[in-house]
Amino acid sequence: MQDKTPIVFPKLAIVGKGAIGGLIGFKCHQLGYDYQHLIKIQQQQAVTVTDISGVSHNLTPHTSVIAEPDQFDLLILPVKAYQVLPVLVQLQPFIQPQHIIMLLHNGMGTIEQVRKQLPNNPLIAATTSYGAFKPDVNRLIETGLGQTHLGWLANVDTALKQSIEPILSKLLPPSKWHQDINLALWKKLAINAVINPLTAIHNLKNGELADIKYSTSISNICDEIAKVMSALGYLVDSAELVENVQQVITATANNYSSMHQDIKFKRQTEIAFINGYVTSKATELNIEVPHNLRLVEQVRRLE
Ligand code: KPL
Repeated sequence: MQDKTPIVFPKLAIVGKGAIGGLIGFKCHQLGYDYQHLIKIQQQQAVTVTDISGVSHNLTPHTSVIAEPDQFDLLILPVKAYQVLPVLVQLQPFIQPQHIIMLLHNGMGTIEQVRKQLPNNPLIAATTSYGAFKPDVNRLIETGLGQTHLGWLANVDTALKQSIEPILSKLLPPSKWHQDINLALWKKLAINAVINPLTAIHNLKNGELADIKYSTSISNICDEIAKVMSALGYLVDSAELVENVQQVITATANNYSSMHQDIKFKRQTEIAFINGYVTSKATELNIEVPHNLRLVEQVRRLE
């Protein structure tokens, strides 16, 4: 049973100090929220944050070591999809059933993992199209304002919702709360399932995918995802997914996708949680998705 006492001033813990995590910490600082970044090794390091209007702000974010976190009510995980479970396993001794967990990453498949690990905790899934870039450990640049979509993954007490939603809504605005967040997560998944592997495989900036020679691949990938989504009850037209992809290609034309960067810097990619998630759902539903399957194999070879 979840605690019904509304949390008026929740203590926030943000895992890591990646670009989006750093931006959330900066917003917490500006809003006067009680927050800490959970990091591997304790260090108080000053950061210069350049906001979207070009104004620089100096701050020393609050940090504590992940092995010994300060108390928290709400745990935000702006990490890679494959880091979610290991982080929660590490934090398990400090997580009480009433603590709220918020997932914020590319890809899908972690909700199922978290539910097994922490079956009773209130869980929020979120996706954002905010842009942030960390040229080095001491600098953070806000590169784009984007919409954030959020939703609870189980029935939670109304008082809890009413106390938490306005607090989170201010972190990455504008934000929209969904009754069923899965549709928003699938739509974002389709964007990542096209842009991330294609830019990584062909070594491109996002904007280069606007070239006509990629349009058949883009349609094929979206057709398969639309079939899987529709079979799951999220009726969507493939053309709508293609249009969303094209909008992001244009809006982020000058950026390299996260998967492009992961391959470039020889890091693990999130392919298992992006096209890999599409293929595993398709297998369960007996739907053929050869284009997504091929992208998984090609990225695996590059990894
Ligand atoms: O989320 C992204 C990523 O790079 O992971 C997109 C939307 C593709 C922007 O680059």
